Amino acid sequence: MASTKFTFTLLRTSARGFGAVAASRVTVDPSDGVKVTGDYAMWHAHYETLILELAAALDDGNKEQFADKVEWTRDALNARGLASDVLKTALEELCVVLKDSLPSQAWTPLVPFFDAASKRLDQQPASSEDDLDGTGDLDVLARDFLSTLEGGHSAKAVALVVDAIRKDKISISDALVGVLPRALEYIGRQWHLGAATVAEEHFATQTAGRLLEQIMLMAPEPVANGHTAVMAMVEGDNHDIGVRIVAAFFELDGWKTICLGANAPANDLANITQHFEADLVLIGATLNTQREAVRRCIKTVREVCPNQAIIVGGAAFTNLEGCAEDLGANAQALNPEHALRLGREIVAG
Ligand code: B12
Repeated sequence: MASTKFTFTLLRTSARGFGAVAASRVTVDPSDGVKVTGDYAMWHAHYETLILELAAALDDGNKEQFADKVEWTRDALNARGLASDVLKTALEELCVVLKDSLPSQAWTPLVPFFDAASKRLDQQPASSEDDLDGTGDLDVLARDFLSTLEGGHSAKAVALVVDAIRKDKISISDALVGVLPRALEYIGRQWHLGAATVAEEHFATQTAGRLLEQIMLMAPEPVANGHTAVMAMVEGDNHDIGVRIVAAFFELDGWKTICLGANAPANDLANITQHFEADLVLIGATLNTQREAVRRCIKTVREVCPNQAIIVGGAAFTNLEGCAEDLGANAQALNPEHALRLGREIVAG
């Protein structure tokens, strides 16, 4: 009987090594140098990520999750000038490396995952549609925010949204969960498809942080409710806007809110939780491959604070409802408002 846990562990612990072997197979031809295409380091990084994604999908028993990531990689490479069939070849090479390297009982559970990914690559790439083209206030504002940034005007972009709140066109919560995420998700898609540069994404993210600060200054002074929440993105996760939005909701609700932002070491999160005797800890992750770090982080926090209430959230858990128990958390929040509702329920007992 094939054990997925065994395969999962082998993939996670050897992703770098398997990735190196696969990268050398697609880039180096023993007879005359370069083979499929390009750069060894790029392929090594892509393979390592793909193997970790494969492990995460296997752990969730969800082969389409791996196919999604393969498709994502194909689209990113396509946008950067590599033909679609290059990824097909690269996937076949990875398949050979894992089949040859893993014991057969560890390889068997992976077969349907490679079949699903290969099938996905046979489908035509979806046309890249611009889904920030609605006529609602939030879409219009997110679009104006981004086009103002295109002209290099960060302060003006912030002022657009601040003005809309002042004039009661939108609420603070609309700005936090409507405008800001819409704009950043759009720029993320554009980056993925090669239509926005890393610099443009960084500029948008910087301005989003600036806007977040301004919005908080506009909010009425909250009445302290006596509860304390500590929150952070897990170690290795460099995205912080999402957790800062969650922090905004808790702060506006009157919680003492200690937000550590991105990439929080588990030990430090545990220690600060103990120091402030927090009622609630929230741990976020963005990428599927970061869920294992969340599991370890929860364990570390519980070693220091044994009965600590913990909520998990973030994009890594989208489409994965019901994962809280498996990770050792008390609950999983689907969005910032939901996190606050769950937090209130937990402290109310
Ligand atoms: C800005 C950005 C970055 C910046 C982050 C800077 C910063 N200070 O945050 C930088 C450049 C560091 C970055 C790096 C990478 N990124 Co990035 N990034 C983005 C981008 C464009 C915006 C992120 C964001 O702020 N979104 C807006 C917030 C509000 O949305 P959110 O994070 O999902 O948060 C919401 C919920 O998830 C939830 N939530 C979030 N956190 C938490 C926490 C808790 C506790 C709770 C309860 C809820 C919660 O509440 C929020 C509000 O609704 C996204 C695009 C996107 N779709 O989000 C890509 C995106 C997330 N990045 C992506 C990738 C691939 C990467 C890199 C791997 C790229 C690379 N090759 O280096 C690295 C990984 C770095 C790492 N180790 O973490 C992909 C992920 C694809 C995937 N699922 O595999 C995305 C989706 C881009 C894309 N369209 O392909 N990124």
